[in-house]
Amino acid sequence: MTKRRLTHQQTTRIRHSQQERATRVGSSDNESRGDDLGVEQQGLIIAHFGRRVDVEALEGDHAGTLFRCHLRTNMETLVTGDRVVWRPGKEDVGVVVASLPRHSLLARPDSHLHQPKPVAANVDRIVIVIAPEPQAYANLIDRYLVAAEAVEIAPLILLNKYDLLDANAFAELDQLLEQYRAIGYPVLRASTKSERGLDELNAQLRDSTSVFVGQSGVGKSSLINALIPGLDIRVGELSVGTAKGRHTTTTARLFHLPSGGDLIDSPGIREFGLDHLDRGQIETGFIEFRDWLGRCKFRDCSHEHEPGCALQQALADGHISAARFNSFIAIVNHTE
Ligand SMILES: Nc1nc2c(ncn2[C@@H]2O[C@H](COP(=O)(O)OP(=O)(O)OP(=O)(O)O)[C@@H](O)[C@H]2O)c(=O)[nH]1
Ligand SMILES: [Mg+2]
Ligand SMILES: [Zn+2]
Repeated sequence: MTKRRLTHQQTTRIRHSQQERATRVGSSDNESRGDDLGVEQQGLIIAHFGRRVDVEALEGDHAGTLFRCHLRTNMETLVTGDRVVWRPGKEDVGVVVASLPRHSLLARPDSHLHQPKPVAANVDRIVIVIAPEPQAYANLIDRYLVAAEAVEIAPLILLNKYDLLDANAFAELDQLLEQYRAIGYPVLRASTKSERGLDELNAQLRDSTSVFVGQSGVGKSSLINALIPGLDIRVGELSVGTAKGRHTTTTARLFHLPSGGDLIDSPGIREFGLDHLDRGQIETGFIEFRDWLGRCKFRDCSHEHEPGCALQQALADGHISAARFNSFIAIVNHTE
């Protein structure tokens, strides 16, 4: 099937009428539209499956109830966390008629698309989950941090499966995490098995919307189950032999924390490319580099071999860690 292309004028017109609808929510002319659909009202996208979405009603008698909805033709893609205007329909299938403005959007690179694929909207925090197994590949945390900084969503680094650490592994990982704490990132340790660290995590997540990201199998869904009593979303054993996750979660889904705040579970990723970012975004994505950026002798300094490089100097003086600097070089040179 070929996708119908819209002219600029059409797109503008559609956007216009969506905006107009968005501002008309709750007004009295809803009833006089001569179709079988119910009153326009606000909703929250809990999950999306292509052109179908699960919408939670936010107002009226059904507030809190989920409705399966279709998207009105020509609507832009919606993602979990989007706020929308929708109308109930027959047999509990509704229609989303407009999307409301987003304050943030998390997208992940997709090797099949030129554009990054949107994952979740209106997110306040990205919880980067890592674990002793599957072990994070080198630079993965830095890649996530750069991506989070680029979309200006605050990250939190969470080491899960704390129960699996022996004294040696513990010391090594602790040192790594201390580096991140030193440059200003919040770091938490937790275990869904021993339930360690869950109260602290719960307290951090209260009253905001957080998305859990990380490799398949690190325990994102298990953590969400542990934080929400009675919830039983699917989790998957690691593959025997490779100790890799099995990509159990396949679509982003939003859950409400009993003590306030929303959590979005997301599918694990195999790799995290940053090809969609330019060099400047990657440089500022390393937050501790910011003090030195723009101070190199050459304006287009690659920070690799030029004389008078302020970043190299900061590295020599111990203001920047070698690990982070090497991550930066690997990312700008597209190497692992
Ligand atoms: N030892 C230990 N195992 C855990 C812990 N948390 C989760 N697991 C196990 O790790 C495996 C993967 O957990 P999931 O919650 O499915 O991982 P996920 O990150 O959601 O994975 P995807 O949905 O594939 O991205 C399961 O076998 C869990 O029982 C923990 O704190 N300690
Ligand atoms: Mg999962
Ligand atoms: Zn330089």
